[in-house]
Amino acid sequence: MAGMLTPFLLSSLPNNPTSHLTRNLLPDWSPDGTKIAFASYWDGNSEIFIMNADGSNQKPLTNDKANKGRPSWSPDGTEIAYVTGGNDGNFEIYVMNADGSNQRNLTNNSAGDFNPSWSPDGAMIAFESYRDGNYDIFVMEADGTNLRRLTKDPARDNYPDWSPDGAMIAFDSNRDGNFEVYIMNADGSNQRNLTNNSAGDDGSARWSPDGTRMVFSSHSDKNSEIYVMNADGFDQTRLTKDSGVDSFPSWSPDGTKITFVSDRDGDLEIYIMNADGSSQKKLADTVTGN
Ligand SMILES: [Ca+2]
Ligand SMILES: [Ca+2]
Ligand SMILES: [Ca+2]
Ligand SMILES: [Ca+2]
Repeated sequence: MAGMLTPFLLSSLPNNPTSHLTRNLLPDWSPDGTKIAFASYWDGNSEIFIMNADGSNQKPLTNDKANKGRPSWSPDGTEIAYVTGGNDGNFEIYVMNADGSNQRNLTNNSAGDFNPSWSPDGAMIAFESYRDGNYDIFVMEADGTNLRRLTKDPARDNYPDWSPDGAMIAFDSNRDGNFEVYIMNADGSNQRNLTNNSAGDDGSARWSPDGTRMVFSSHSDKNSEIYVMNADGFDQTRLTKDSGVDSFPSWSPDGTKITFVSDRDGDLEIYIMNADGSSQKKLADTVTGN
């Protein structure tokens, strides 16, 4: 993969299910800040795991033969949405209780469905789907009903993330030549490019808990690094400076920390740093089933 984690990583899983890129991905903090959910390779495929926020007590919440990824906590902390699929390319959005019980399919569509993100009020889930012939952002009620398509561009539109006030959704798109971070109103109107960086791919943006900033990954420095910017796209500041892949950042609920994924020690692991980029360290050596 030449050191690049693409924003649409999960959609490439079926073609390369044993890649190291399926390991230790996409950390997401529980709303109370005590736990982190993530995807990790385990017993032949990737599963959803949970650990304490200090990296201790890792355990799988799922365990079957399908590849899974992109856990997203419900705002009340009781449920986790995630992606699961076999090797047939038909990924679905599932929801389970935060202890792994009561796993249920929300999408039930023959096309690939990826990257769920809960609305802050818990009522809606945004996700990406290939059901109309290219990747677009959709929203549905948290029970899977009332599906609506928000983007209608022939380019790839991926990785939605709701603003903390619920008014907007950030996403990645390559509609302007390479991947950029976009935002739109939650009804799909007023889609606009925030990063405008033709030097490389930008994506996997997550809003800060106070809504004033976004953390994202950018490939503009020839390898993937973590950046922050104001929520209007200005004042882009690089937080990581390492020759490895640094991608998929996620804020702690109090806004003081950022977790991310890095292969700087040769294997993809979950790292943590202060929100200003200081004190970068590996959070844990995560389990890998083989
Ligand atoms: Ca599907
Ligand atoms: Ca599209
Ligand atoms: Ca770009
Ligand atoms: Ca890097």
